[in-house]
Amino acid sequence: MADELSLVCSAEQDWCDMMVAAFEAEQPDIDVLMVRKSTGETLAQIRAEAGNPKIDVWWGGTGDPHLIAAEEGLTQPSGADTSELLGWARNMADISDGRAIGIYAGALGIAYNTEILADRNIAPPQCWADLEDPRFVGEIQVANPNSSGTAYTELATFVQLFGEDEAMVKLAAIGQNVNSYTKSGSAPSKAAARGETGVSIGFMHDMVTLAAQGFPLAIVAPCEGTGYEVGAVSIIEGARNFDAAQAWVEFALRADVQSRAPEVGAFQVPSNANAQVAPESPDLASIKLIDYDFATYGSSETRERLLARWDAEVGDPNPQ
Ligand code: S7P
Repeated sequence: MADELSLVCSAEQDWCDMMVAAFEAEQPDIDVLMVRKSTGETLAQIRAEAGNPKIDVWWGGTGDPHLIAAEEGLTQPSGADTSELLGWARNMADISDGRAIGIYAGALGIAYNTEILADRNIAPPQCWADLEDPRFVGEIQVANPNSSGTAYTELATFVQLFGEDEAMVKLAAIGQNVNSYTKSGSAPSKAAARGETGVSIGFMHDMVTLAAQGFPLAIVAPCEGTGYEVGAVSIIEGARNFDAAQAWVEFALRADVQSRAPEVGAFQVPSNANAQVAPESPDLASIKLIDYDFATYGSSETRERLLARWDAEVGDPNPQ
């Protein structure tokens, strides 16, 4: 009988599917049961199942909730070899005592539908501050940071750029222009691509995927600077199929495996120094990145406090 591996994937569905197919092709004795979930939802499930986990391994999704799971003892070290990984990926492992390992990186940005803004005679945004302007009323879509790791990265980025109080004021002002807070972090840019909203906030690599498909999407690196994610992989504490989970982690860190991401339009920067970086991948060195403090913003105390403030001071009037 085949072994099983229960996997939650927080990357895009196409990449999740490709990874599972490639892993099963190499490991015909392991049957992968995969579901795709946003990062905040996955953290909530892992917390709820503590002591009796249904998930073995969590692959993809922003690193902060992976670090929080590690801090809460919900994940365990994989023992994987990180020697080929770039410094920012090993940093995740250092902060989490080997429980979360970086698999990719990507910067946060703004996208706008060039046709919609031109039709409505709206000057495109260049800075985060522009999104507070009433010219964008009803035009902006962004995810809810309670469910989405992308939106939590935005919240943490604003706090690091502007300080906590000012960040809440700015996010509330932008909120006046938001037409919908989505569950998933990639949904707003998909909506902007399809012309359902004028402007989105999300990861630039997800915007590149859509622009490469021919959608009229322009991508902006905000003038004040921006935050970034280090996507991660973690094995759940008490995983029923630890050996299979370990095999998955080793597979996911390999250069040849990471190099295949662009085949399905995943343009994050890979964490293995020997993996190929797609020419479409945003060049992180040319973007004004903040020195994102993963230890602080990947802690339970900080996340709970910031989410409570976001709920009280920004808030989603129509939670999905
Ligand atoms: O794969 C695309 C991507 O942007 O999705 C992940 C994201 O955290 C998962 O979505 P949520 O925001 O809905 O949690 C990113 O890690 C990844 O780069």
